[in-house]
Amino acid sequence: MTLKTVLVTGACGEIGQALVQELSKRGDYRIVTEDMMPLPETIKALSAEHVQGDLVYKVKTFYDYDFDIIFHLAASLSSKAEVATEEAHRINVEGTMHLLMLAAYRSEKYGKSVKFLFPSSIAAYGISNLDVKKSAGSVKEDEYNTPHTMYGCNKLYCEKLGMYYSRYYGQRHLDPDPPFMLDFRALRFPGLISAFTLPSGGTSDYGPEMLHAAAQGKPYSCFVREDTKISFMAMPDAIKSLLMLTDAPRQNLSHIIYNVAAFALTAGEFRDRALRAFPGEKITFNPNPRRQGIVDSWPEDVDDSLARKDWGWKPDYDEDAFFDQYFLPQIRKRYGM
Ligand code: AKB
Repeated sequence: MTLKTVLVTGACGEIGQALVQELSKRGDYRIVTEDMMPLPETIKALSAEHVQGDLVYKVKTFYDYDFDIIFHLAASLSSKAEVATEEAHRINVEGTMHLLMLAAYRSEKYGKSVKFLFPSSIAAYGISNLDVKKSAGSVKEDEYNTPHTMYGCNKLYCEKLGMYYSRYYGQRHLDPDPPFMLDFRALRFPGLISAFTLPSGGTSDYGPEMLHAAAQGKPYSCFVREDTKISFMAMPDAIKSLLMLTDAPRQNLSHIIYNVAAFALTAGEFRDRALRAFPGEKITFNPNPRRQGIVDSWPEDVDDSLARKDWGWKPDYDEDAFFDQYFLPQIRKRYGM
């Protein structure tokens, strides 16, 4: 059997680690990883080759590889990106553009359409105030595309860049029978929660941080208000959606960008769930104005009916299943509670 060659950038991140594990379980991939950091022990043996360093400078080394699929996960997340905006732009936009150019070049030159999977985010939305957020409810992909953060602007722009390189780059728009081009596909992820890893640098981090702290018997001071509501998803569902979109036949995809959703909770509801599982733990609310402003600009929930219709998306974990079947059993094992 010929193995497909896959590149996973940002492999040391939360999505990266979970994705590499799942790809390796599938067994038909040669996995090349890239990250600023060395690979953690948990996935070291699963990578055929690890390229360590800054993607913007490392991209040229990848011109010698024959990738079938690129999962471009490397990013500077929303809270970190607000503190180091230019650096975030470099990582989030320049890194993506160089990789898109590589994928477009290889697709055209070798007549083989490279699949390019890009995790976008609910940060691509920007809602002006809490009244509008409440009345907006579950938003569709083309609504409220006015991000308030550097990270959100970067994600939205890279969605457009992906569309450009896959549809219009070169002379493509002049050609009635255009050559092979890269096959760009993007998902807008909500806040993700893993029982095995912790996020860093994001703004939806209060959800996983609170749950991991309670499970370890540590006090937690939440950086957003109790009534703050956004959508979340279990990490296994995030990986499932990424691989379902990867596998979906191109002709079934009416769009390039898809929302995916699982459950939407307030920070107060997270606290209640955490205390039900770990009674007596100390969870307080001490909003940070800057981070609060970021989540207030994100929708309460997203409408993922396009993904459901085009490629049969359905999460395995709604709110109850997330806690009862995934997070609590795994976290109890992990922290020995
Ligand atoms: C962040 O908080 O920046 C990310 C995201 C929602 O994309 N988790």
